[in-house]
Amino acid sequence: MSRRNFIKLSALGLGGLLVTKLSANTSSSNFSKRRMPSQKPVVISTWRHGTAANKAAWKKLSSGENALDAVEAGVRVTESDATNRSVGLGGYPDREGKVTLDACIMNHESECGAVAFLQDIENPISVARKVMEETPHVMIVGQGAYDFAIEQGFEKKDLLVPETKAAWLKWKESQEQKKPEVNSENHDTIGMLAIDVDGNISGACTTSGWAYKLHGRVGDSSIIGAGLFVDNEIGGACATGLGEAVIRIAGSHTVVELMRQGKSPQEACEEAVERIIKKHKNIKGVQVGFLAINKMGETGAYSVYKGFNYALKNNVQEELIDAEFKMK
Ligand code: SD4
Repeated sequence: MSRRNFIKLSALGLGGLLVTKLSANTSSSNFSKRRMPSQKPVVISTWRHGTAANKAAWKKLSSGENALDAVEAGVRVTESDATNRSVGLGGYPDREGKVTLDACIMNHESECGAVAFLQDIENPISVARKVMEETPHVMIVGQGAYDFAIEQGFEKKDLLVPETKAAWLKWKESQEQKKPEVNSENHDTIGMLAIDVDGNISGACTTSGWAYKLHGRVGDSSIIGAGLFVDNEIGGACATGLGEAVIRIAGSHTVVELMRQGKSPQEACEEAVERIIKKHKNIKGVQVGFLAINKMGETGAYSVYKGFNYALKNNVQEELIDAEFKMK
């Protein structure tokens, strides 16, 4: 508890209940790594912007709507927020000044949809959902994804806002080296996981990716198993940070499989982060954070470096929680 900095957004006096014993055979070391099973429904999402996104998801969850509708509605808020620099409208562009988006969504029946390298559409998560529901495919990319979106009634929109255009022009002028830079500050994807009143889990993940990436680069956030994975029998996980690192260990799938083996969400996130560290000869600047929830509503989060946080909302709590991290 002392390592976590809970920012209470609503003072409900439940702080003492945050960690609780789950079962008689929970070992004491596991006990310290567990957050209490959350009240259901519940929604969690990455970063500070998750607080506003959770509110929109909560509207759905609290009125009995399903987790899939909730996560879509939730992350749409972040996608449409022109002040957010890593998701949807207002996201930083690639090296060519193009905002290119990756997103995926997965429901409790293991149905999933994704778009990658999508341009000029404000809400890629809804296009991903259409891929899931209206096509026999899982993933559509680039021009094909754009054409599909327009066909489905989405509107074309320029996602570069004056501020990001100015920032990109400045970056272009100032940058001497031609290699995209690994920058642990440049990542703020939203990944969201929700459990609805029926106990079903869905997840969504959406991003504009790595600022000033190579044109055509796709990260983990559109890749089922990397940026997001849900198995309704076990739980769900999502990732944020350097997508290339997440993909190398099939991050979110790994977290879910670790939970399947009996690990708590916290322990699973920690082991996945350890694996990322082990697989990198040079971990400098490689920030990755995982967020997970299991079927009981227990949550966990862990990152390589300090700075990752997540928002949680249920019937009695609304909190922004600092994740624990490996590298001091
Ligand atoms: C990516 N994982 O494209 C995304 C970026 C991110 O928080 O997560 N930002 O690599």
